[in-house]
Amino acid sequence: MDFPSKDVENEKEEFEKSVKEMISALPKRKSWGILEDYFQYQGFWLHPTFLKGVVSAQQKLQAQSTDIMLCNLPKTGTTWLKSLIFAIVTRASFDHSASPLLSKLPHELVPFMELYHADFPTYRDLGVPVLATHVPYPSLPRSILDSGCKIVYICRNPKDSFVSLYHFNTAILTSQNLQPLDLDEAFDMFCEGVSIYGPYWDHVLGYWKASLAHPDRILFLHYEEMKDDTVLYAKKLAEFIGYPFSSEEHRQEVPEKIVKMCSFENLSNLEVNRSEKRGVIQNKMYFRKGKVGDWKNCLTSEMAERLDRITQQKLSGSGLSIHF
Ligand code: PAP
Repeated sequence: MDFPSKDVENEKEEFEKSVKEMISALPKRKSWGILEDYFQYQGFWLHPTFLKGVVSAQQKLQAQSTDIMLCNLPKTGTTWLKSLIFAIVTRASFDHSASPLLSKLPHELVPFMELYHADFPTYRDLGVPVLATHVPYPSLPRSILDSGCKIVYICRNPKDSFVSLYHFNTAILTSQNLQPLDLDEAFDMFCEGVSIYGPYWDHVLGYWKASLAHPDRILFLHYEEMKDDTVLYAKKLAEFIGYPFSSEEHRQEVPEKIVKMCSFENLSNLEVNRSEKRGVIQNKMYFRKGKVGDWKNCLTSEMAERLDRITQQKLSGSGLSIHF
């Protein structure tokens, strides 16, 4: 058995100490309750657990040009995009009936950068050079930008994003017998920009502007458009990340089969996603409804109008429109 060397241990200790010091000097706000307080780092609200991972990645991650980064805000389509990208990249290695997606949560197959402090290069070990992150564009590790690797960003309308996030938080807290945050209070905080990795609009705009400046490197997707024609976007996605479908694959309807395997209906009904759990999070919490417009069941018309007004103001002049 290998033990870490004294140097590695010391380096780890130094790192922990310096990050702790840095975090303690940052602006702080009460969070929505599932983790520690939020701290404002480089303009965005993060929990210290993730912040540590961001700083570690900023210092150590060595992205390669062949890597694929999946970037987005929480609850905007991570699980879906992870499964689609994983299925596209590994389609030559696994027959549909043997895909690891049928027996593992997509989050186990595509790691999350912020929780992957120790040894970044190992994410390529499975032959799947994909890493996911919720980090805002300005905080992306330098090596991601310098390597020229592909970045896929998915954006979801703020009303559904908020509702999904609120339900996820509530589900975790109630499963722990903890009191969830009041809907109105969470909504006020979201509107103020105080939500995990928020402000929502700054996050979206950061990647939107970067995608306009570097369309060859950053693909900007909308959850709603993907729901509308998933096969079309799966083909675009495959082309963009460098794994295009051949004409033979088109003839054999491989894109359609992948889309079906990664659909909400299929993934949410798999045994692994219905009954297993990782830590305090049950896998089924990642699969709630998977619909566009579910905010109508949760927000009043005043709340919806308020969020629409903020969105309109914030996105004005950017060329980005989100109306759902
Ligand atoms: P994460 O950022 O914590 O990983 P993420 O996967 O982005 O979460 O968001 C979960 C949302 O995606 C849920 O939305 P809802 O609360 O409005 O229902 C979930 O249902 C939805 N989702 C999960 N898998 C899929 C899928 N295969 N297709 C479409 N939507 C999906």
